[in-house]
Amino acid sequence: MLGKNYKRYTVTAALPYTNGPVHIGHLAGVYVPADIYVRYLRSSGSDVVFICGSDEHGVPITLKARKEGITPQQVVDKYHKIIGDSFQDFGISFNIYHRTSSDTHHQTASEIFKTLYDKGVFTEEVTEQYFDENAGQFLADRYIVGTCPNCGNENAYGDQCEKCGTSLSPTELINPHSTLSGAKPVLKETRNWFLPLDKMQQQIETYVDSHKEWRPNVYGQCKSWLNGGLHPRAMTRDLDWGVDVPVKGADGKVLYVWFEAPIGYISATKDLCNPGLDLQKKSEYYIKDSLKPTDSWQKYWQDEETKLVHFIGKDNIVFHCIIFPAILMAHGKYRLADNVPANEFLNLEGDKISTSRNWAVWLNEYLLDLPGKQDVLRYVLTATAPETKDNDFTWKDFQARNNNELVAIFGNFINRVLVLSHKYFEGKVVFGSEFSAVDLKVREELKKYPSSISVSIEQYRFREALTEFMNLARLGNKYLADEEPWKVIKTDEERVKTILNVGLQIAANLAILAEPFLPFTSAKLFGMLNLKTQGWNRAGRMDLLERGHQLNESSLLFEKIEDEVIDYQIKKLMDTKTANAQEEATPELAKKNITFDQFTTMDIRVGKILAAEKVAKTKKLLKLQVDTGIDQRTIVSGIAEYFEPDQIVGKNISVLVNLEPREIKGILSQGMILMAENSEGKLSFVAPTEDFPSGSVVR
Ligand code: B3M
Ligand code: ZN
Repeated sequence: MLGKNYKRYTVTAALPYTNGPVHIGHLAGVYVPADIYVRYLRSSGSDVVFICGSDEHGVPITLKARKEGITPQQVVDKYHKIIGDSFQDFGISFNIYHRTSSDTHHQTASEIFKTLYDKGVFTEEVTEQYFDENAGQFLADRYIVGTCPNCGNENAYGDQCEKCGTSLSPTELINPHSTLSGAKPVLKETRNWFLPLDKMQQQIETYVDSHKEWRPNVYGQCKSWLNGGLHPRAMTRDLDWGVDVPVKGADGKVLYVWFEAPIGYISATKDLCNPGLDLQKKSEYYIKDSLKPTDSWQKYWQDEETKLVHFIGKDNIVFHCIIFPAILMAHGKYRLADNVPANEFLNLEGDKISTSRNWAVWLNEYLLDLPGKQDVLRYVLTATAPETKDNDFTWKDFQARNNNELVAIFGNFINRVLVLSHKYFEGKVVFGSEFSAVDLKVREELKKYPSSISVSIEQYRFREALTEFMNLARLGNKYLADEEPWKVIKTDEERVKTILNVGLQIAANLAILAEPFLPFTSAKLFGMLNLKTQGWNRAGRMDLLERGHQLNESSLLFEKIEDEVIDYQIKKLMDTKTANAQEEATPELAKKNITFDQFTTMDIRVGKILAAEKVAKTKKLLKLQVDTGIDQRTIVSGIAEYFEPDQIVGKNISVLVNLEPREIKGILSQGMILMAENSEGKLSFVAPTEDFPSGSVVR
């Protein structure tokens, strides 16, 4: 370890929702970087627990259950296994992969809630929440969508806008509607328990400000929320799937999923460290038996000598840097995260990865099509990781990096040095005369790699670390090409013995340094070298293989990926795109029927746009001055990305004039402009085909 050496490390990775399989975006965003970091720590001899598990509550699960006509428990049981298997297949080396539907988690989350409740931390408030009268339930979080007041994203959720990251409450959404029935929700009173983030602002600000070393995207997002002022946030929900609220008068309510999910890290550590628990009997837990923790769970969560790091995607920053720390601060016994290296998003072939549009490379499918190529994917996803900005995965780039880097550099070097050792010296490690000047220079170069890679990993710069690792493979490849043992063998066998010795020592170093990034390749290389796995501290030496050591048979570390393999993957995606377009081309199924009386409650008039201007600090909002024939009024509309203000002045439009006025970005908006949207997402105003006067009634 180069940096401060903590007594132990608790490393967590975001708990994936068990509403579907995991895809390359999950691996790139969270799990491969976390695994690199943990494997490096273990290789450096540190005491680490690597914690994850399934996030089995929350609205994504219940929506999936409704869609598939099964129970939420059936949904989570199905996907917990698929996801846990995928992580194992890709060598994501959690000490435990747990689950939040477990008894331990329900108990742990309830206890922490009750501690805060008994300390009087929560404010109990009766507020108006959106209620879907058709579905007969309150609409929390992802049960309700609408237009984000900050960026105009029309599919913002009731608790968060995934596009701009803003945390929201359902009543802030513009034009909210229920994802259950599509109906416009009504406001209904309900009692919930709120975490007074506003009163905790100072404490939270002090915590965030003490971490200016966090990635700019993380620190910056936290500061923008803090600058916007924190608001009380409900920590309970009117839902029936989740952790029951452990206080009187809370029937029919559960803990907010983002209150309890991060506590899932603690629950998992409890079970992992529970000596009395036969974890093998807990078949639903994925346990790395070989990685038993050395301490009690409290040591990993309540001890200042422990370093706590959360690996997440950027849409989870507010929950891990603001809300979870606030909960732990209020509790008082826990340590707070030292770092939260959140990645940005990975796109696929130029388009956002989307579960609902099946626009993804699913891990379970990848392995069916490309068996044994886990490390190739780990390599490409690390080399193109969205560490500071969104990035794009393309199958052509995947093929190029495999063929031009893994095969042509790393694989080629290893293959030549092993094949020649077997060809000339029966696979034995030999040594000829003394080292040449070139050999000694290589030995000096070699010494630098363990520390230069360490620096990058310890600062969560994994792309840079991998590049440095590949530079060592390049060094080996170049050394062999320059020394040409296949030619020198004709005249100076002693020299060739030394050349291959140097080559083999570099190969042994690559086996050690590859392990965090390419664990399967590292194991294979140690096997071919007939060398027991060694830790990071052994790297940088030129004596890892003793003279006379017998090598094992060698085989190719990587194989070329041919065009037809890639073409098949690209075709699969294009077929998906075509299917999506066809589905989108067919008009959206009509929403639930409404009565004529319900329709007559809407007052829609012909109107005319008198003036238009962009709303400051937003990308999608226009402020319009509209003549409705009844009056002239201001309406805010999320159409700034489709129309220039001066392009629409004078246009005839249709206006819903009796929509409740609402304040949007400080502007009182009185009404809604009706727009038509086609399958390509193009917008058009809806207006009479003749020049009807403003105020004409649309019926
Ligand atoms: N289940 C993943 C997501 O937001 C969420 C992470 C929980 S980490 C405690 O997609
Ligand atoms: Zn937004």
